[in-house]
Amino acid sequence: HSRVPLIAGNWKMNLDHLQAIATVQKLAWTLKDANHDFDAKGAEVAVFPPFTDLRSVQTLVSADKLDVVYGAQDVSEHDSGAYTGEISGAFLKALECTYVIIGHSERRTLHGETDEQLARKVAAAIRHGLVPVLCVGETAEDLEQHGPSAVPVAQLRAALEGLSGSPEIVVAYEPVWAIGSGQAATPEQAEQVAVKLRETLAELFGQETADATRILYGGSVKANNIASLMREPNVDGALVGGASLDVAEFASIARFQ
Ligand code: G2H
Repeated sequence: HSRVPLIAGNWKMNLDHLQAIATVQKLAWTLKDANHDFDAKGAEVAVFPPFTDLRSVQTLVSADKLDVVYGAQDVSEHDSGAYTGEISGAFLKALECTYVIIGHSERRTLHGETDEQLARKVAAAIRHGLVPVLCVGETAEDLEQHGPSAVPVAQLRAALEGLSGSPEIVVAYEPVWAIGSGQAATPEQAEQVAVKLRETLAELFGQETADATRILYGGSVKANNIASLMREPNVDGALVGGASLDVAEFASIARFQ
């Protein structure tokens, strides 16, 4: 397979548009400096700022031709119309977003997003030429009741319901018990679930698509645990929350060290 690793920074509700410009500029410089010392580029590096930052990030990235891609943290299931407060995938595409996060556990739990709604958001993202970064993951209670992969696999199936062919998606396995807790899953735990998720993708879209799809791990990823996670054959990158706000640390994560 030839899956380019993806290191994705989910800023959540942090950094306004001025802070975003400073942060992305510094990130691009840090990655460039580091790449002088390392032959190979570690990974594709993406940031997911708040909606209000995206225009500034687009302007900076395109003007300076920075080697950073970006996306939004959510998208409306609708294309346009009377949906106060919603953001269309068309608007994100117009700002040259590559990706959009869909179904982060904070949106599932704090905003009551359902599997059915997430399936519509995935479809909307694809309709607008955005690559969904679909988040799945179990709570501590799910883990105890159903074992390690049942809930993430069910969430994956539900969100991809109705898709056919070989859609380009990224899957992020984020165990809810590991998010912001400082307690990441072990590499073995992440790999075990990633294998099940890939098997499910193969069942839905065929082995070739499954082999080409990146599966990320997310939940308390730091510079000190990325290397061991990246050694797992089915872990193709990380979705990084807290540690993505520190440019030096995030750049280290992007080099898996
Ligand atoms: C999980 C993750 C990023 P953190 O929410 O999506 O956040 O790295 O802070 O656990």
